[in-house]
Amino acid sequence: MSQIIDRQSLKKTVIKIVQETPIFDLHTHLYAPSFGNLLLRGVDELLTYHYLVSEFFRYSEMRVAQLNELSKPRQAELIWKTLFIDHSPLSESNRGVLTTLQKFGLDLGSRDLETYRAFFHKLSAEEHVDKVFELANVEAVVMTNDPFDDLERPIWLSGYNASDSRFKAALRIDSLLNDWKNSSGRLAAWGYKTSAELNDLTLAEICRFLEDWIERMKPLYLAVSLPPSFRFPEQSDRGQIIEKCVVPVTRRANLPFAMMIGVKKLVNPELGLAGDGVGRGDVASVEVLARDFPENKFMVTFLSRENQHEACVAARKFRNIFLFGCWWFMNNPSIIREITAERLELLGTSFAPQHSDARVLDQLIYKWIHSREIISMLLAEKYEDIMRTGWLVTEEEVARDVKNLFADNFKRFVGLK
Ligand code: RAT
Ligand code: ZN
Repeated sequence: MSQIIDRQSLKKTVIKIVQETPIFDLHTHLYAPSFGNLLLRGVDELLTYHYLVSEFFRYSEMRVAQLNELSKPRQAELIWKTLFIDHSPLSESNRGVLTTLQKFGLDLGSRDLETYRAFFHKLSAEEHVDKVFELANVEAVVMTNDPFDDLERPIWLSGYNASDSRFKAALRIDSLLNDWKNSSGRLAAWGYKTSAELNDLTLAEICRFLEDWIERMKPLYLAVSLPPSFRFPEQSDRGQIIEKCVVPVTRRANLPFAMMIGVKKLVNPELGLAGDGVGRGDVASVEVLARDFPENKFMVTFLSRENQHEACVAARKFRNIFLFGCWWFMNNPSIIREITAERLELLGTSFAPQHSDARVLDQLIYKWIHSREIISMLLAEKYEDIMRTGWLVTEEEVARDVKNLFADNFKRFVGLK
């Protein structure tokens, strides 16, 4: 018989269970060590993360090109000085660096970048991965794998060694869906009989392309990021490719199609990766997909705070919609608190509250420490609410709920369980 939790120890018990439950991180930009330099790690990478780069330019007069000309260590030094020494590192991405360094046992009081660097230089990629996974209590991460990426594609084609099973694949198809005019030529160059015009042969060849990459990567899902203007159905290349290729291929493969909606690409082109903005997306389009293709599975996250409530309601209506994460500009404590509470109130525990979006290995640490803090507080409040009615809650039940939120809901949705 599992232990009934008394109200006095509720908070402590929930915090402990949340800390001890391993995370299955369903969307990151990390790579397994066998991808070589594609796996970013260490303090210079933390400091040059594009979230910090855009904040650096809030204070600096420099041109973006001038920063880009500098070596990575020099960029890191400038960002460190500007964001951490000349101003206080209060923003979420800055605080994240501090939490990460602290968890490694480094002395933040010293503010000595050289000591921090020396600590990371000693670690091999494999040691580093083991240490971070342990400190973050993460059991597995899903990578973002893009066949259109010239650095990544050759690694898959030469036979990627998937020996570290903690790294799972996700097939990312932004170029295919958002830039068909250029992608058609690339597919043709890779041996697919495609033309810019989406005739029957081209559509069949796009299906073959997707199937080949599913076979090669064994992804847990297919994914795309979409602009606020995304609509479905849509008289566009993207609309056709989704309907005639992505939907049937993912259905046959029994894989979800993940839509990350609301990114305004390059509102400030000069900033590159740091130059994207946000806009309100269209939840009704997701409802149309879920309704018209009930045999298909859709993972969804929105970048705009304004979409979050409607997205919860859509997920209540369609069990083939899986709501996940607080994506990018949503991944700030005040908003995580708000939208996670909203989701618990509208969806119970039938969603995935968070993903890390980590681009640098070490970010797994802070992203999950910060999120665990908020999620445990919210869960404790919700259990407290039901316990006040006389409902009894056991430790086993809390552990089950947290495991569902952190891993099992997703695993069931993608068919890993
Ligand atoms: O969060 C990010 O790092 C963004 O730059 C994007 O990569 C976004 O998460 C995405 O997956 O498109
Ligand atoms: Zn991402």
